[in-house]
Amino acid sequence: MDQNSGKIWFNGQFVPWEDAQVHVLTHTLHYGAGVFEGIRCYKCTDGSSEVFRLEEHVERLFDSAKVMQMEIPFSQEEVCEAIINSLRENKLKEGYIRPLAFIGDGKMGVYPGDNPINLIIAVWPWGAYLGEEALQKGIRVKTSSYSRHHPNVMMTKAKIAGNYVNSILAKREAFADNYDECLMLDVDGYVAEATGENIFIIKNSVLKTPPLGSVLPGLTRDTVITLARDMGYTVKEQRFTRDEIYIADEAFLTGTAAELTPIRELDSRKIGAGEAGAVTKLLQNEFFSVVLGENLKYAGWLYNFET
Ligand code: PPE
Repeated sequence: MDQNSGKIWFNGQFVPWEDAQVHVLTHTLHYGAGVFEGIRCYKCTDGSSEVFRLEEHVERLFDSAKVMQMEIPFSQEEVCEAIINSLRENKLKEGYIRPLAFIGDGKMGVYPGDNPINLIIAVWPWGAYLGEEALQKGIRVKTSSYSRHHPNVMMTKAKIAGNYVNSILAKREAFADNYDECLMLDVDGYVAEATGENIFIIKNSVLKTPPLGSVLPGLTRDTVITLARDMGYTVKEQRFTRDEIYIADEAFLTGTAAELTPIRELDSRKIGAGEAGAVTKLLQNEFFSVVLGENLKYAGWLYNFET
C-alpha cells in the first residue's frame, strides 16, 4: 500500500481509501478547527512491530480536543485499539499513523453548534520525513519571516489543524529559498520551533531546548530529554536567541515524522563543523535503538502488537 490505498477507519468502520469522503460543507474544511496526531509504528530489529508512545499520543489527541471543546465520540482505549486494528487491516508493519478529529457538516458559520465530531484514522508507509540524507548529514535551515503562535492567539498545547496555516506559510517561504526547513521565533524574538519539529542546541555538551510556551509539547522532545539525561547530559529547558544557535556546537530537530534530524546550517552560518554533530549522532543512535526495540530499558514506551 501507499498513501493512496488501503482502508481508512472512519467513525468505527473500515472503508476503502477511495470511499473515505466528506461533504464540501464540512465545518473543519472552512475554519480549520480539527485536531490530529502523528504517530509512528516501527518494525523492530527482531521482526515484531511496535507503536511508539501510543497511549501518550492518543492522550494528546484528547487533550487537543478538550482545548477545542470537541467531544470525540470514542474512548481513548477505543482509539488505541482502532489504531492497532488499522495497522493490522492494512498489513502495515512500519509506517505513520494519522488520527484526525474534525467537525462535520450541518450548520455553517464560525460557531460550530451541534455539528457532529468525526474521527478518522489513516495509516501509510512513510520513510524519513526530511529525506534519508537529512538524517545522516543534517539540513539547511533559515529563520522564517513568520513568527510562531502567541499562546493567546492560538492554543499551542493542542495539535490543531488551523495552527498549521502558519507552518505552511513558513515552509513555502523556506522552500522558495531552497532551504530544507525553517526556524520559527516566538513573538518576542526567541527561538520557538520549526514548522513541524521541536529544536535542540548543544554547547559544551549541555543541551538546551525552548520551554513549553509557544511550542507543541513534542513527545520526541520529551523522549530526547529523557534519553539525554539518562546518558548523563545536562538538559535545560530555557529560552535562547537565534544567534545562540549560530555559535552552538550542534543543533537538531525532533518530531515523530522528522525523528532526530541534525541541523548543519542556519541562515548561511555553519553549525559547528557544518555536519551532524557527535553528541547529536549519539542521541540519534540511542533514539533509533529505543524505537527499534533494542533497548529494553525503555520497553514501556513501546506498544508491541502482532500484525
Ligand atoms: N512542533 C510541531 C509544530 C509539530 O507539528 C510537531 C509534530 C512537533 C513539534 C513534534 O512533536 P512530536 O511528534 O510529538 O515529537 N509534527 C507532526 C506533523 C508532521 C506533518 O508534516 O504532518 C509529526 O511529526 O508527526
